[in-house]
Amino acid sequence: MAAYVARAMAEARERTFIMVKPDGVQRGLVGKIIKRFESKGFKLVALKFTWPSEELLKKHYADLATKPFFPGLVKYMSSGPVVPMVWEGLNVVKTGRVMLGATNPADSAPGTIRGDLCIQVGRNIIHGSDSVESAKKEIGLWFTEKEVINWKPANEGWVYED
Ligand code: DAT
Ligand code: MG
Repeated sequence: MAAYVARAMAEARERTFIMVKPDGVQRGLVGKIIKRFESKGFKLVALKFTWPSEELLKKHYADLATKPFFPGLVKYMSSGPVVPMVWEGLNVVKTGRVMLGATNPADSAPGTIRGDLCIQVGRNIIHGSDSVESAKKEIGLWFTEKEVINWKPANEGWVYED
């Protein structure tokens, strides 16, 4: 394959930041959520189990700092361990959001993670980046460069046609 084609494909196979929130961890949904992304064909390139500080969460949700629900959001998100992850694949940011469902689980379609597994917006079990730009920011907040792993899954030729 021509180098420029390989490069274009590498760019299309973008990365997104996905995180199981404290309620998802407490409710034992970590495996189920990871399974959805794995089964889809996306590639796991980073994962950790961590109890995040309020300081980190305030940076993560900086865009929402003026919202009335912000203090409650930070309290909820820092109430226990979470599972931050980076997933890679073709259009993974947009497709990841579709897989999550709407922010408010009441509006999330059945078949989506939020539509199937939770009820209220303040306990919506999972985070996913809303753009390639915010994915880059979020990955940089939660992971060092070394913690994001470049690797080639053995089944790649069966997930992508070229
Ligand atoms: P999303 O998580 O779908 O990207 P967002 O970035 O607008 O949604 O908000 C981040 C989180 O803040 C969301 O997952 C749950 C919480 N949140 C959003 N809107 C809320 C609201 N109106 N009341 C309470 N919590 C809210
Ligand atoms: Mg968001």
